[in-house]
Order: sequence, then C-alpha cells, then structure tokens
Amino acid sequence: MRKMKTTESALLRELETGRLYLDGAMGSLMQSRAEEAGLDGIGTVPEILGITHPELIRGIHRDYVDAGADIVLACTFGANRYKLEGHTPYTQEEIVTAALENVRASGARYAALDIGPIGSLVGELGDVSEDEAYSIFSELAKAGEKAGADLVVIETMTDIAEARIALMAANENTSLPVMVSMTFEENGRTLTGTPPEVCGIILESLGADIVGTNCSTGPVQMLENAKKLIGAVSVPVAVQPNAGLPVLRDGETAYDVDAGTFSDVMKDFAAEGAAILGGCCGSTPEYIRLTREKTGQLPYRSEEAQMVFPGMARSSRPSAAASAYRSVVPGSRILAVGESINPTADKKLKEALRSGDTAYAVQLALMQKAAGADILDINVGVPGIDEAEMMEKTIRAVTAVCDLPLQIDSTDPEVVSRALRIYPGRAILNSVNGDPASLETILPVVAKYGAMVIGLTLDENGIPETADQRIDIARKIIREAGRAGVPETDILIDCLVMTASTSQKAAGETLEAVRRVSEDLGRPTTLGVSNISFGLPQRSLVNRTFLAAAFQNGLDTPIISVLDEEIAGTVAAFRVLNGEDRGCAAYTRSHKDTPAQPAVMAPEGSLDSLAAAVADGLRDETIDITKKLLKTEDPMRLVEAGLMKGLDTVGDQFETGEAFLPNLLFSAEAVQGAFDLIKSEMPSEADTNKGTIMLAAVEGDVHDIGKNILKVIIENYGYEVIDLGKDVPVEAVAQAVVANDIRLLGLSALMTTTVRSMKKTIEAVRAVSPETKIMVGGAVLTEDFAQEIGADYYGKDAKSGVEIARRVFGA
Ligand code: THG
Repeated sequence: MRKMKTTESALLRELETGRLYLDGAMGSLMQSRAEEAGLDGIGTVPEILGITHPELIRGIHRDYVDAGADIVLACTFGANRYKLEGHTPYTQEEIVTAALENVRASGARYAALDIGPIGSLVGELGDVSEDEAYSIFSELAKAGEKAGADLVVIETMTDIAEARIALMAANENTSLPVMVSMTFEENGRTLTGTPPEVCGIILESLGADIVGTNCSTGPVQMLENAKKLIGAVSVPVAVQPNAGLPVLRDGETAYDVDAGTFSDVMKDFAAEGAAILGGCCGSTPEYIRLTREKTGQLPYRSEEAQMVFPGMARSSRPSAAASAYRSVVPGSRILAVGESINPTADKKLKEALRSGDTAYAVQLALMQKAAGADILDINVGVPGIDEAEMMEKTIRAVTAVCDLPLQIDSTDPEVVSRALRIYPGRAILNSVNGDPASLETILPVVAKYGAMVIGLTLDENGIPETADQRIDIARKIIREAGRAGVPETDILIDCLVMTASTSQKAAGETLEAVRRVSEDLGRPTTLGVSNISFGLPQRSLVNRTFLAAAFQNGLDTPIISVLDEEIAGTVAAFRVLNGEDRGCAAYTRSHKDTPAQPAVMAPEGSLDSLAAAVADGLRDETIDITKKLLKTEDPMRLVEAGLMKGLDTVGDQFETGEAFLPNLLFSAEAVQGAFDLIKSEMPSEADTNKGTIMLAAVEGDVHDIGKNILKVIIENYGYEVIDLGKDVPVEAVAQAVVANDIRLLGLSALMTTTVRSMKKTIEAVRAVSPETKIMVGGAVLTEDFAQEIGADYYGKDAKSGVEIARRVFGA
C-alpha cells in the first residue's frame, strides 16, 4: 500500500508550520463519568462503552475539543485481538467503527486510531510471537483506516521490538500517517532498555511520521527524555506526560501535579521543539486548555533545539546506526567494526554455521565486545546453507546477549531483507555496489527498512584501478540511492582494499580514494583492512601499518580483527593522536590492568565460568557446564556459587544500567535450563511433608525465576509448596492464604515498581491472617527494605529460604 505523502495528509502538512494539541487522559474520566451515570464501572474492556454508552464517550471527547485538542484519540487502545478475545460480544470492527464515530461526533479536527501494546511481551521471551503480533496490529490498523481515521497513534510502547512491529504493520497495511510514542522509565530507558535517542533513530528510519513519548512519569521527569528524542530526529515529536506520579488521596488514585504546574512545564517542552502537546494518565481537559493557552503563542520548533549528535542537521534523519541499547554515528569518531563473525577464514565458524549452531558466533561477539569493538559485522555466508535462515538465527542469538549495533554483511537481497526486518535496531548494511544489478535489488530494501548502507566502489566491470574511477562510482551510488529514497546521509563508502602482495601500487590508490571521499564527498569511509595482508607473513604487522596510514587519510569505520591486540592497540593509540581520547583516558586505562574478560574466557568448566555463562545469558553454555560440574560439585554449591552468582551479577548490572530486562530474562532462562538438570541430583528429603509453604510472584511481576528456584529447593528439603504463579493479584494471595491455612508465605518481586504491590500484598494478608509468617525476596530487595514493608523474613537466596522454613516449622 502506498503511504500518504506529507502533502496529502492535512495533519502532517499543518505540522510543518504549527504546533498541534492532543487530548489527555481517557480512562480516569471514563471511570468517574461511568460512576456518575450509575454504571458499575468500566469493565475489563472499557472500549465497549463506545458502543453501549456512546454519549458518555462523546462527552469526554467534546470536552477535550472544547479545551483545544486538535487530535482526539479514539477509544481503541486495547481493541486488539489478544485483549478482546473472549471478553466481548462485539467484533473488533464494531468497536473500532463506533470509537471513530464517537471522535467525529465530538467535532475533533483529527481522529486518531489508538494502538496500545498487545499486553504481553512479544517474541521468544513472551507469549505472543512476532508474526502473531504483526497480524494483531495489522488487523487493528486496517479496521482503523476503514473506519476513517486520519492518523494511527501507536503509544505507551515499552519495548522497541514491539513498537517496530506495530509500525511496520501500520505502514504496510494502511496509507495513513503513523505516530509512535514510547514510554520511558525514570531511569531514562524503556522497560526493555532503549534510551530515547535510540528510539528516535530506529523509529524515524523505519518510517514513523511522528515520534513521541507518553505516560510513566510527570512532565518534569519527562523533560530530559523528550529533549533527547527531539534532538535525535527530524520528524515532529509529540509529548504527553502524566499529571505527575500516582498518589493515594481519600482512598482513590490521584496524580500529584496540578493543571497549572503541568502547563507551566509544557512551555519548556514547546521551547525545546516539541511539535505536539497533550496529556496522559491523570490529565483532564483543564490541563489541555491551560497548556494550549500558555504555549499557543510560543515560536514553533525552534532551531535552537539541541541536537543529540554534534554536527547533525535538524532537517535530515540522523546518520546513526543503533542496537536496541546504544547508537553510534559513523564519521563522528573512529568506530572499530569487528570482522570475526565471518566464516571465510574461520573453519570452526564454518562448521558451526553448517550445523546450525550459533553458540560460537555468540562467543565471537562477546569476545569482540570485550576487546573494544564498537560495531559487529555479521557474515554467515557458507555455501550450501540457507543463509537467510542462518542470518536471522545469528542476529537473534547475538542481540540477545550483546548490545553492539550490527553490520549485516551480505549481498543477497533475500538475506538482507530478512535481516533488516527482524533486527530490533538500525543496522548498517554491508553492502551495495555500483553494478546496476546490485543497485536495483539492494537499494529498495535499504529504503524500506531505513538502514544505513555501505557503498562499495566497484561495479559490473569489477574494481577500478584508480582513485578517480572509485570516486565516480561512489558518486553514482549516492545518486542512485537518492533516487531510491535513501538519503546521502545514510551512506558510508568503502574504497576497497586490495591485497598488497599482488599489487603494491593499489594501497596508495585506496588511501587516495579514502581521502577524497572524506574531503570531497563528506561521507564516512570504511575499509576491510585485513584484506591488505592476504598471502603475507606477519599479517598483523601489515594490517596495522596500513590501518595507521588509512586513519591519517580519513578512515572512519575500519573493519578489523579487534581480537588482535596489536590492531586494537593501533586503534586506541590513533584515538589519542586524533584527539578523540580525552586526556588519553581510555588508552591509559587499557594499559593499566587486564581488560575485562568476557564470560566465555573464565577457566573452562569452573564455577566461575558457570556464573559467567549465566550472567551473559548463554543457555546452552550454562547447561553444558552444569552437566560437567555435576560430576564433581555438590549441587547446592553449584547453585549458590555458580547459577546464583551469575544471576547476582546480571542483577547488579541491571541496577546500574549496564544490563537490561532482556538480559535478566535470558539469564533466567539459562538458570532454568540448568535447574531442570540439577533437580535429579539434589539431596531429597521429600518423603515426609514438614509443612506447606505458599509462593507467589506479586502483582505486576511476570518474573518468577527466583520463586521457581526456591520452590524446587524447598520441595527437595521436604516441604510441600503451593505455587500461585506470577503476577498474582493482591486479593488472590490473601484469599489463598486463608483458604489453605498457610503458616509461611513467600513473595517475590524483581523490579522496583513491583515492590509497591508486595507491600500491598503483605498488608492484605496481615488483615485476614495475622498469624501467617511472610518471607520476601527478589533482586531489588534488601533486609532493611523487607522490614520497611512489613515482612517477617528476608530471603537473600534460595538457601536462606530453606533456613527460614526450618525456623518457622521447627524442622
Ligand atoms: N569491505 C567490506 N566488507 C568486508 C570486506 C571489505 N567484509 C568482509 C571482509 N572484507 C572483511 N572481513 C574480514 C574477515 C576476516 C578476515 C579478513 C577480512 C581474515 N581473517 C584472518 C583469519 O581469520 O585467519 C585473520 C584474522 C586475524 O588477523 O586475526 O582474513 O573489504 N565493506
């Protein structure tokens, strides 16, 4: 489907010259007005009210329009198949149609189809597959277009991978403009770890017409995140903060920032260049009215807005590549591209890829990261294998444990297309060249997914000898890319390294071409440096000598063997000479003590290597080491000094922002795998029931690894366990405790946000069963904290859980 151009969308055209206003919170107003109307509440699918009580919904929309909202979101936030199924007698189409009719009836200038998250983590770690998610979003988007929406608003997204899928679904199945709005935690990242500027890069390049941030925090806490988002994109940015943070007032949830304060802070967003202003949870028409009143006359999208990346123009999308966790800007500083995931000269990798095994590639990824790589080149081309399939598998395996941006090394359009579609970041594609056959097949794929791309200065006649001819091809690639919809700023140029042993003059031509691409074309340059030394002894010496010369001519992103310490040393040293390494800090540090060792380099088969494998989230590795260690180690020690230690490490990294939710989940999966193995080896005293213990991961917490481990261990010590599962509602725990006459309850919470519901659960249990002892555990808890929230015991690990059980039951 062809997408509506800016000139065809009145809304996008308006945004070129002036600010627009969105509405504010819907749910809380629906709740209060439903109560006023004598209804019982708004139910689990509040979207149904649009059909059963259209006047109620229209009334709220109308109040927002009267307050100055230009764009009103239809009540379709949760109207996806996953959430509707089995909960409503109405079809999705009926709900969406009614919702958009209600917006129209309110007189809103623009009606938006609202798409919220599916409601379960998407992908291999969640309950909904990526294909299913795509289909769920597609059918909702299609229904919205059919019902006459002017815009699709994908909002409150906490996972960039899910946001990408929703964006592709909306772009590929409708011709409507699409806005994607992300939710950031107070730590400045989404729930799954993506910072604002990285979200901006990924979403704009994938074709979002508007990006934004909404929910989670009040306006003050949102300001920094919004600034980073605004400074990283060229498209308009929407901001919709909550009315502060939720507080309890007279037993009801209220928000702590009033309309006056809210609208004052909204002036700052306007000054920073936000193009669309609105509100989220807790805001009311009054918030929007004051916001419009105070910002309506302020200059629009001021040019002074600070760009996140130095030297980047506001008018073009960022020249940045990104993983889901971090971004890099080719040309802004030297970026070392690790070449090692390439089977050409690596027999072991060739065999691993042939047998469909990704563990070795993952090991190479982690080793290269530890050795200082900034980007990883991924090449899995082995004759006779399904390269597309293997590329996808390798990307998934590597991104699961390594946060470096990837460079997809393949010239097969099918491989490239699949890789770019599933990569949850913004990749660099390696490569297109001047041959029409390459330009015609590769550029459309690059344009579709918005990747950065390397242009190789060769064509259908091969590699030209002179620098002049290579510059001509570079110009041609840039021109053709522009025609295909790939802006010049997304292109890197490779002037091609020939083997010095066969042509010594060639090195000079390559260096000259690098200098001219850099100076005359202003494009970042890359080179496969190791090519220079094929067939020569002491390759490393030739490589690093050439590398130093190439740097001097303007080489930006060398593709090198970072595992070669001397090559890595040349990079580090040149960064000093280049003035990039401020105060020579990195260089000095790298020569002070031994560099950080990746997990896979700890002594093989040791408890440390087990802990490291867990910390890195390597499931197969963890199971393998566990299998070996079980022959010699006490299982309990293996659990504590291996598995738990690894979980602690990644838990600490999570707290300091070095690791993210997916890392925790992968580590947890690794431990779970090992645990299934260990179970059979544990000392079993399970003949008599010493007592019954109830376990639950508290409401809001979907992470139950700690609880599951505790369960296995205490069962092995002869206690019976009633496992309530994860995300267990406060009242459900209290009821179950009473129904089963429980003496010891164990609660787990993994995240700071769920500690709050742990406190509530404790209060609820105390109210109905004061005799029950409560132990708590989880990554973010401490002894002090446990006391503060009223627990009887703090279990720092599974073993202490057993000790607590002994104390409570006296056995
Ligand atoms: N330009 C671009 N991409 C490229 C190349 C290029 N990709 C592939 C290649 N050339 C760059 N990558 C490699 C990868 C491995 C080797 C050389 C180039 C190689 N490795 C040796 C080995 O494994 O035995 C030596 C490694 C070492 O020194 O430790 O030869 O030109 N855009």
